[in-house]
Amino acid sequence: GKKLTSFSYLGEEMVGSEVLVRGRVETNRTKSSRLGFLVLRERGLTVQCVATQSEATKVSANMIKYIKQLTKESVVDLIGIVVKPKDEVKGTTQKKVEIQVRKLYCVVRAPSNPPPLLVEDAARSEEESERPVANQDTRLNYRAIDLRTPANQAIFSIRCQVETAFREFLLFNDFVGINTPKLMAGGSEGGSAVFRLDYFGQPACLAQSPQLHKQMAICGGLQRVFEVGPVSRAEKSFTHRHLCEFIGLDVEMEILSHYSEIMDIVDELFVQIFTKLNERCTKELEAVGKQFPFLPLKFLPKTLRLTFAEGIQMLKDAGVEVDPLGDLNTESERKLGQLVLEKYDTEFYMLHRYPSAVRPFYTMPCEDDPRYSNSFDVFIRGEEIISGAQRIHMPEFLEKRAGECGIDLKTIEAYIDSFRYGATPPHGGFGAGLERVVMLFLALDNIRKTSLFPRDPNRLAP
Ligand code: ATP
Ligand code: AMO
Repeated sequence: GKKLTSFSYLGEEMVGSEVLVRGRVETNRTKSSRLGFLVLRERGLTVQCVATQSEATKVSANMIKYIKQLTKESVVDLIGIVVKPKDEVKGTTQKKVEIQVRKLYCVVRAPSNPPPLLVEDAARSEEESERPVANQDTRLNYRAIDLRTPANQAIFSIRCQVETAFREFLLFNDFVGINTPKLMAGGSEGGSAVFRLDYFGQPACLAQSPQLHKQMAICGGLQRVFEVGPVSRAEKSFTHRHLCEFIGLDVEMEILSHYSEIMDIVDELFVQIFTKLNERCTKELEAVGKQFPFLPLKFLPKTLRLTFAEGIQMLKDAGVEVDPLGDLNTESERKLGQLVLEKYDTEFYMLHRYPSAVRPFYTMPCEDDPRYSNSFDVFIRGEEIISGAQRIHMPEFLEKRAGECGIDLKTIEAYIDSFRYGATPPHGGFGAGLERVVMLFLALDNIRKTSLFPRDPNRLAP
């Protein structure tokens, strides 16, 4: 009947009380049959547990022998008294109190031969070099072990906070959460990067984005919508920032007169997300930093906006030539990130008025110069996290643009028709990749670190 106490609640105010805890054996330093020493781990936290034959706890010699043979990673339930240790405990993941063992049960015993990946190897900082750090593939092959490290536990808490803060802001600002179909008749972004499948004899594919349906929700009068959902891209990209499946954070909204209204939402939303992360996740940020050192993200209270032309000019002034009507490649995006940091002291900024030729068919061209469009990308540390734009809401024009971009009109008939039956007001939105946001906020070197079970062209398991 005793209730389990989570490690996060173990503190000095509990000294003297009896608790029941469950944890995995991180280290077992029991040498004799008089004194047992265990370090237990739960989530990213550890606590030292001591078993003695003292009057107070009366642990038998047999029990200490039993503790001695407990293997690493075994799961144990333990009843004991919270005590203050003689020596001060350093570090942030080890609890400042100890537990004097009274009773101990092994719930599941881990095999005694070492697992293919040791948690201590997975948790090793890349700067400590006396043993090789487990490589990415090994970690991902044995992800269920890899996830037990303090940094990984923290990454997935932080990721959840990003998603939570995203929802919180949008709900507070009158957006409605929606879910759009992930099985579709065709692509939504143009290009061929879709996973094809058979839908009862009809060719179909996995949704490449919620683009068409989130806009159709606006046609349906929902006014302001958001979605958090899986996005599939059959890109054979072996980069540090592309996955074949990621979580899209999507927004679509009516606008009064200008696409800057969408950028205003991005600005407030992301400044709030970053601020909440810094407030709510101090321990987690420290745990990540311990294994993967990083500097906190520099961002301004009001996010910097540059036009694409201004960005191109900055690059040009720095000796980097880019096509003024083309796209930025990864290298020039990085470079621009550096230049912006030097000039404006921020690592978070927006670039808008992109050339129309490099944006999807549904993007609204600029009224004053159709070679450019009412669109934007948003960057963290020189890498894209968001694309967004005002959309074309006139059905004939939309059809024309889709045709010009080589889209099979049959597959988007219902989408275009949605704009025909009753007018749809000007609108726009954006999509962010959750894994990229987390990766770049934490300055991690690979997007696979922020996906629980990543999918890339070489990885369909675990
Ligand atoms: P968006 O689709 O909005 O542009 P994204 O970040 O996925 O978002 P991509 O268009 O896929 O961007 O690619 C942008 C840049 O990333 C390209 O210009 C290219 O430099 C680089 N890139 C994409 N795929 C690869 C790849 N397989 N190998 C090397 N670089 C790549
Ligand atoms: P886009 O194709 O730029 O835009 O995607 C939006 C955001 O999704 C993330 N992203 C990815 N993350 C991981 N792996 C990938 N392969 C990958 N591809 C994209 C990026 C990117 O900024 N419909 C538009 C959005 C809109 O205009 O509303 C779209 O899908 O963070």
